[in-house]
Amino acid sequence: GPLDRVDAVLVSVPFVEPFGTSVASWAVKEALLLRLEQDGAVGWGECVADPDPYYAGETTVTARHLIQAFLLPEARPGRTLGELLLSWRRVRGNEMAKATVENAFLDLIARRKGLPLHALLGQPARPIPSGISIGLRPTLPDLLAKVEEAVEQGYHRVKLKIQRGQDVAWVAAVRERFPDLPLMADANGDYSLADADHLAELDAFALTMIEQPLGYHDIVQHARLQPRLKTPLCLDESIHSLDDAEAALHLDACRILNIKQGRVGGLVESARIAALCAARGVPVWSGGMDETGLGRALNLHLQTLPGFTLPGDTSETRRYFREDIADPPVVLGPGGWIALPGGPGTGVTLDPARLERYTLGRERLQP
Ligand code: OSB
Ligand code: MG
Repeated sequence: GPLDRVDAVLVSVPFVEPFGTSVASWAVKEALLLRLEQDGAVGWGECVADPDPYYAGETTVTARHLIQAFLLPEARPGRTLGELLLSWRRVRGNEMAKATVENAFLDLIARRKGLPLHALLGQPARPIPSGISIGLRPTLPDLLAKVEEAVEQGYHRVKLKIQRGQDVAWVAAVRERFPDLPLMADANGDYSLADADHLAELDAFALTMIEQPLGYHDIVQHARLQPRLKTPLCLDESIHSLDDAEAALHLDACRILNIKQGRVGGLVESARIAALCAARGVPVWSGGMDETGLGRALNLHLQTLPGFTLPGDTSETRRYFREDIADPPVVLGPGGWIALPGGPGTGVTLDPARLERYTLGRERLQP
C-alpha cells in the first residue's frame, strides 16, 4: 500500500571532540534522516553524506533533492522493494541517497513483519567484532594515549588516520609501544603513485592493511601500487557498486574491501559485493561514517552477512557523542564484542526529546 507520510529531518549532533582525516575535520555529525510511516509503523534511514563534499561527492542537500525528486516518486503502491531498487538503476550515482531510502524501507518492512533487520536479510544474530578509527591527532603522545585507551577498552583492532608528513614515524611509534596489536592505517587518498617507495616503508610494521592511500576515485593506480607493497591494500572511497568491486578485484587493486553500506547504495548491494568478495577469497569489513546510533545500528546488522570476517569501524557511541539521538548506545561487551540491538527492524529507537534538541530542520516530503 501507499506510504501515509514521509519526512526529512536534518540533525546536527556535537561530537565529543573533532574527528580529523587527511581531507577534513568535523566537529559535529550533521545528517539527513528519513522517516517513513505506514499503517502506524515507522522506518528510519540515516544518510551518510556530510554537508560538505570532502569525503564523497554527495552532500546532505544533494541527497535530499535526489530522494524527493527521483527516488521516492518511484515508490509506487504495489511495487516490491526489489522492484523499487531496479527502478533506480537509471538514476546514476547518488548511492548515499539511494541507501537512505533503501534502509528506511528495510527498517519499515522488518518492523511490520516483527523481524530484526538481520533476520529479514536471512542472517542469524551473532556477536560483532569491534574496531576503532582514531582521527589525526595533534601530537604523537596524544595519539599514543588514544591508542592505549582503545587497547584498554578491548577493541579488536585499531585504525590510525595518516597523511603526508604524519605517517611512518607515527605508525612506527605506535607499533613499538603495542607490538601485537592488530593495526592498520587509512590515508583517505592523500598520496600518489610517486610515493610508492615511501608507502613501502610502512611494510615494516605488520599492518593488517593500508586503506585508500591513493586517489578517491582511483582503481588502476592502486593496482600498480599493490605489487610494490607487502601490506594488503584496502579500498574505501573508490568503491560505489558491485561493478567497482569487480574491477578492483580483477585488477588486484586491493586484497581487502571496506564496505560502507551507505556508500554503495544500501544493504542489498552490500550483500552482493560481500558475496563476490567471499567467492574470490577477499575479506570485507564494515566501515563507518561517524553515524548516529541509527546508522551505526545498520552497520551492525550489515556485519551479520557472510564475508564480513574482519573487525570494522564500529566503536562505542560514547567515543563520538556525549548525547546521541538513538537508544540503546553501542557498548563493548566482554572480550570487546558488540551485541546486535534486539527487537524488530534496526532495534534502535529515536528519543523524541533528544531528536528535537539536535534538529536543524524538518520537512514533510509526502504526501
Ligand atoms: O575513511 O573510513 C573513513 C569517518 C569519516 C569519513 C571517512 C572515514 C571515517 C572513519 C571513521 O574512518 C569511521 C567511524 O568511526 O565511523
Ligand atoms: Mg576510509
